[in-house]
Amino acid sequence: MKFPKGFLWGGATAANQFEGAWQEGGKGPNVPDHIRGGTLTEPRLWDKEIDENVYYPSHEAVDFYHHYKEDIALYGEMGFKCFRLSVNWSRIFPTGMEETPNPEGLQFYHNVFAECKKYGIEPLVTLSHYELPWGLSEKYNGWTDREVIGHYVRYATTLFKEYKDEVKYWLTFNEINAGANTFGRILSLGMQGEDHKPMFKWTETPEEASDRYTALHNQFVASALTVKKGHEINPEFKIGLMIAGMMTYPYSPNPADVKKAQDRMNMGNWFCGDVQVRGHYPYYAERYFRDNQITVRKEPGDEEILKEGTVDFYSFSYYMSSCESADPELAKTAGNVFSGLKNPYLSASEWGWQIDPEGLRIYLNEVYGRYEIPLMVVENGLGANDERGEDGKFHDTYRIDYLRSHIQAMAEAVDDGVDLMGYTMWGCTDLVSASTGEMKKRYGFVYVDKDNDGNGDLHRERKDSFYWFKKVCETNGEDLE
Ligand code: BGP
Repeated sequence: MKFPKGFLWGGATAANQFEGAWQEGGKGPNVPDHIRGGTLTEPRLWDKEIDENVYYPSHEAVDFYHHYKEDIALYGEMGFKCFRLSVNWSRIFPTGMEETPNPEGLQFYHNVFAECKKYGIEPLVTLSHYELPWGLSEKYNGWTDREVIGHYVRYATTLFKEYKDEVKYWLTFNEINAGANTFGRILSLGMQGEDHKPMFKWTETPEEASDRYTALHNQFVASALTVKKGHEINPEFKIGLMIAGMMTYPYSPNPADVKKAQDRMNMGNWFCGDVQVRGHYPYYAERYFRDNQITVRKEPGDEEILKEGTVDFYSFSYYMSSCESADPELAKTAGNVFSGLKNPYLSASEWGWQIDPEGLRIYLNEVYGRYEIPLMVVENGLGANDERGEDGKFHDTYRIDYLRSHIQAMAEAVDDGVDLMGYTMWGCTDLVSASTGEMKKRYGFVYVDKDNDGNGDLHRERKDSFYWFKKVCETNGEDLE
């Protein structure tokens, strides 16, 4: 087991799932502030008007805003080298449209970075993690309007200048390929739809799909402009993309299944990386758009922008894999909860996410072979309903098993020759689930006392995985027992 020297071990979070304090310090509302909690079987609903009688998980989340010192001290105790967090855009520009930033918002992140520095932890900052200011979503129907590009670039450059000497690693958009799939319409692209509708349920007309891909195109342009500006502000910055790693296998060796899996990998997974790493649209997108009557509204000059703003590294989340088949009947009967088909060779988490560490090694090799730039795993972990043992403590051995097998897979990939920079485990402190809005779906090394209805005193407790990961950090991944 050999990981490179300086490997960035750590944990990852996102402001809207972690910070809370949704109306403090001058913060404006954002898109997730309008989304109710749900469960595995009850979808999260989206409200145009915030209803005072309804519980919205992002409003308090787990209150990192008031617990950041304690939380970062725990990361220091584990020996984190890196902490991935996102800045809440609407804390800096409350409606997204102000000309000058909110000083209180800026100060909060100065405090957070100072705390990281105390423990020698390198921050990795996501500029936009499923969090568009509500003002922009409402006025422009999210990213469908090009005007949003300018607002994003102003926001990004504000942060680059403000934290020039405090932050080196940046990501432009979390899981940007969510927008290449319908589930990203609200969360990722901030596109408003019919009120009170489930967040993830969408069927689209070709016009709606055209709007969605135009919105995604606008994110590509915004990201590229931002990368270029960032390098001008500080040539030492490392600015990366972030993809939801969607490893898809053919369900059988039937060439029709293989083609289906390839199509899904192309538009669902590779498309965004191809644009952001290579600096142009991939050849297969043209046929996809033609077949689906999709028109992406681009402007002259965009091609140049994409070419000039390619990223420095490729980061991704990896939780599971799934299968694709050309047989429509199979698609119905063997469907996985989230996406794709069930794989008979794999077991799944309580939430139906199929556990596949070998898939991570395969994915790392595929990505590295395609782009040959540094990679980073910025999310990976197991969502589970943790219960106290008889001694009142959390013995999350299942989580340790999951993480160990994935770290072993990374070690194999490094041995295969993949250039891997780091690993930040998702939800290092328990936080709100993005897909279901639950607290019950926990990922953390650190437990937070809060339930699905918002009850609990928010105190923090170390789980067994906390002590295990401390060893991993201390030995640079040598000791995984
Ligand atoms: C990714 C998101 C995260 C996160 C994670 C786990 O898609 O980037 O925000 O939440 O998945 O998903 P969930 O919270 O739905 O279990």
